[in-house]
Amino acid sequence: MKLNKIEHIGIAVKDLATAIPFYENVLGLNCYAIEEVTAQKVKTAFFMVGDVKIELLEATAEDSPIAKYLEKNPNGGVHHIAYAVDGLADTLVALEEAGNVTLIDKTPRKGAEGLDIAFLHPKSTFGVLTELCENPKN
Ligand code: CMX
Repeated sequence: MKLNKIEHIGIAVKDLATAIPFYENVLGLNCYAIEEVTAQKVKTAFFMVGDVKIELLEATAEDSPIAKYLEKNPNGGVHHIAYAVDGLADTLVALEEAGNVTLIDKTPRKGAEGLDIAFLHPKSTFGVLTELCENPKN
């Protein structure tokens, strides 16, 4: 597989309303989009740093992956790293065939900003929840 760049870094927060002002007023970044991803049970806020995005993630349901993460990490923290890749569907097939990583998603699903996304289980990626994503418009 060929990773093109870090597309975004996902950060779990208790609530966007208090986290966004920190990113804007202290770090001086601009929140350019807020989007709820119903399928993932999250509400997201996006910032651009150079050509990498920071994605803040708030849980929208008790069984959201972010709610579960916050149970274990009450202060929040880095939740995942997302890499841009060409040919996501084929990449997932190749990873499955190679068998050295556990796929959470065997086929791409829709994430924030209309990206096709798939997650690799952190237990098989040295503790980092890893997202692969592809912009279907590219
Ligand atoms: N980073 C690193 N490790 C993590 C983790 C994370 N974000 N989330 C869970 N883990 C670890 C737990 O600490 C636990 O480790 P221990 O066994 O050592 O205690 C282990 O993974 C739990 O694994 P599990 O029982 O298989 O899974 P969980 O029910 O805890 O769910 C995960 C974890 C990653 C499989 C689930 O959150 C998932 O499927 N995530 C992908 C989808 C997602 O995160 N969506 C939200 C973002 C959406 C977006 O960006 O648009």
